[in-house]
Amino acid sequence: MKTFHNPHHAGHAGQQEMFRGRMVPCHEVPARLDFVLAELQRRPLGTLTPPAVDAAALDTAIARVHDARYLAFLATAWDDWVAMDPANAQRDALPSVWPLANRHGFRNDVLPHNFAARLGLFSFDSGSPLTAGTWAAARGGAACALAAAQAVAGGDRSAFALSRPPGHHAGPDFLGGYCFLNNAAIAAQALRDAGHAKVAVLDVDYHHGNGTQTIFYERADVLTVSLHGDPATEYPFFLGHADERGAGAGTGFNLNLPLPRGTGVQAWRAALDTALRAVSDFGADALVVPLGLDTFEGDPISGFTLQTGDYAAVGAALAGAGLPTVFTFEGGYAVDEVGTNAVNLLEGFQRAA
Ligand code: SP5
Ligand code: ZN
Repeated sequence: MKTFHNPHHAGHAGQQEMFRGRMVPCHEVPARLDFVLAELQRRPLGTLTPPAVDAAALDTAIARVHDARYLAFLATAWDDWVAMDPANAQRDALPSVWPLANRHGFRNDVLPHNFAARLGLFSFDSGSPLTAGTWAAARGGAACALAAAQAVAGGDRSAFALSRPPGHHAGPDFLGGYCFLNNAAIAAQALRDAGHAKVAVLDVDYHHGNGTQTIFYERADVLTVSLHGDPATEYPFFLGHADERGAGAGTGFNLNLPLPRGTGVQAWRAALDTALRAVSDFGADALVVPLGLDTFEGDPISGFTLQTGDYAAVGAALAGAGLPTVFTFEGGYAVDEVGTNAVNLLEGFQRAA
């Protein structure tokens, strides 16, 4: 399995996120990727390189998934932030006002001139700081996803996009949940565009993949499945319930498997089997796995109890789908263990594939 790692990731380094009325240190830190990279050097699965994708092809692949207005915002966001006040260069940009998702008459059709208002328009939480290197890092992460999709479309059994910042919470025109560009959606769309007729996305991050769900919600050619902490108690709260089954042509092509906080490996594996059956019934010819390791018992912000020794079998179960597979790196905040857990899963996949 080839791994494509993002050489620009460390430029995205948020200082703080909002938690219960206070600013706390960011959980989504550069060291996360470095630990996975170090473990892949210790236990190689295949080549480990930065992505080599054409810049114009990358722009096209990103624009297949994200709105032009949102991308234009992201491209100049940092400069606009600093232009508000030169002292902002020392501070991360965080939103503080939102248009209530277009409810109650708040408008999202008029692009505000004020940067803080624009940041609110294009975001859904105050936990995803935008920093000087965020745009370059997000583009680099998307390049990993595209390169991984190209490898798989070219015949590789699997590929790993070691892509930071994560992506599965980012939607067509919004950031949030530490995510800016939806790497898994970019990979899935690139596989479609390379000729795979039916692509399944099976999201195993602790948190519901709301961005990916939203991007493909009305489409029958991309099945989205997510197993995650029940949004009744867990982030992102406002999406991820079992009754969200898709809309329009996409009706029946979204499956959410919410699980209670405290869920252990046995019940989690049973849900994974349900998810894999849905992928098989769909008749997918390629698979994208948004790979979050925040299902781990030691994760500081999550509530499942999977152990380091459980992940190899998870990888083997995913290999059992028998599909060309792209993995994108998502959550996982127990930094010391994230590399071991990620490589255990990928090695388990590769051994069984
Ligand atoms: C990609 C991904 O896993 N995103 C997750 C985003 C979760 N953001 C909200 C987390 C709030 C938890 N804060 C707990 C602080 C405990 N000290
Ligand atoms: Zn997560």
